[in-house]
Parts: sequence; C-alpha cells; structure tokens
Amino acid sequence: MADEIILLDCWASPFGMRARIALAEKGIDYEYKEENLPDKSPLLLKSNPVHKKIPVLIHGGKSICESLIIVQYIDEVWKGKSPVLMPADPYDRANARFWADFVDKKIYDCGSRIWKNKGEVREAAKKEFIECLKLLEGELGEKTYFGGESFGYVDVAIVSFACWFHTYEVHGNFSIENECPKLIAWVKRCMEKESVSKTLQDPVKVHESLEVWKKKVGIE
Ligand code: GS8
Repeated sequence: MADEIILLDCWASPFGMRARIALAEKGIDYEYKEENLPDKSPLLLKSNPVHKKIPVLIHGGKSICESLIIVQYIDEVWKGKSPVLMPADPYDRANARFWADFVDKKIYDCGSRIWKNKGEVREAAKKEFIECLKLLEGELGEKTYFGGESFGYVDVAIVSFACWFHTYEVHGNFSIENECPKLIAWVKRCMEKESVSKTLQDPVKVHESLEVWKKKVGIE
C-alpha cells in the first residue's frame, strides 16, 4: 500500500496520456485501471470527488488529480530519477506552466469545438485552433523540444494531443502539417521516444471511437 501506484485512466484521454508518458519517462511501474466513463467506478468517485474525472494517480492510498498536477507530482516525488521534466530555473518553470496552461485553455477547447460543431462555429474554432498551434510553434522556435535540449514538462503537456490531430483534421478538413510543419516535425521527434510512441494511441482508432461516442450521445 505504501508504495502502491495506481492510475485511473481512459485509453484515449490526452490528459491520461500525460500521466502515462511522465510515468514511462521516469521508469515507474504502476497498475493501470481503465475507467468506463459513462459508468464511473466507486474508486474514481472516491478519489476525485470534486471533478469525478480521470486521470487520477493514487500513490500509497493518496490521490492526486488533474493531469498537469500529476505530471509535476511525478517529477517531484521521483526527482532522483532522470529525466527531470520541470526546468530548474524559476522563470523557466513559470514559463513552462504558462504554456501547459495555454494547452488546456486553448488547444483542448478549440479542438473539441471543431468536432462538436458544424458550419461557422466549426470554422471559427478551426481558425483559432490553427492560430494557437502557430503560437506554440513560435514558442518552440528552433529548439529540439519545448524543454530545450531535453524533453520536458511542456512537451508532455502537448504531445498527447498529437493522436487527436487526425480527428481535428477530418472534422475541420485541413492539414496541421501544412499549417504548422515545424510542430509536426517536433511530434515526430517526440515519437522517437518510447515513452511517447508506446503511449500515444492510434489516431484512426481515436477518431473511430469518438464517432461511436458522438452517435451514442446524439452529436451529429
Ligand atoms: C481534465 C480531465 C478530463 O477532461 C485534467 O486532468 O487535466 N483538467 C483535467 N477528463 C475527462 C476525460 S478526457 O476528456 C473525464 O474524465 N471526463 C468524465 C466526465 O466529465 O464525466
């Protein structure tokens, strides 16, 4: 119990994938528990009573909620285990948190608006989504990773969305690679890491399962 590590997750969740990548980067063994979101387990409801959302990391019986907080927790608890994900400098850390927060506020939101809507609303979401990706591309600049020479916190925060790009592209009828080639080159560099390639799900499968879910809940 003291050292038991459990991750409550859902395979296609970009938030859950952040936790999985961080755990894989640190080489930590854990028990993965797939949640059925329409019928949440008592353990999930007990572990995240406020939001009732995955992912939840349960470490020695204590639960940690919210993916970005989980990634920082993993980095702090297993500080001695390389690689270190958070930058050492306070300003760089603040900047990393800013961009991770930007991904949550903008990328997830605009991306979801692309597949949830049609017509003008979808077009507006797509335009904003591309603008946001271009801002990320600007932040990446000529660096290898958002973390500089090494793969870090911001990389973890963004890269899990890459397996949702196909879904956004199909719904929005556009190519992210045409719009943001440097960002896609960065995704490919990240995919050379086992922690990423083994965690990111098949984009076609993600899209198919979303379509099934949309039909079920009545989104056209
Ligand atoms: C978002 C988690 C989330 O949306 C985080 O961990 O970073 N800010 C949180 N989880 C979703 C599944 S992925 O879209 C979830 O658990 N939804 C269940 C529900 O809303 O009932």
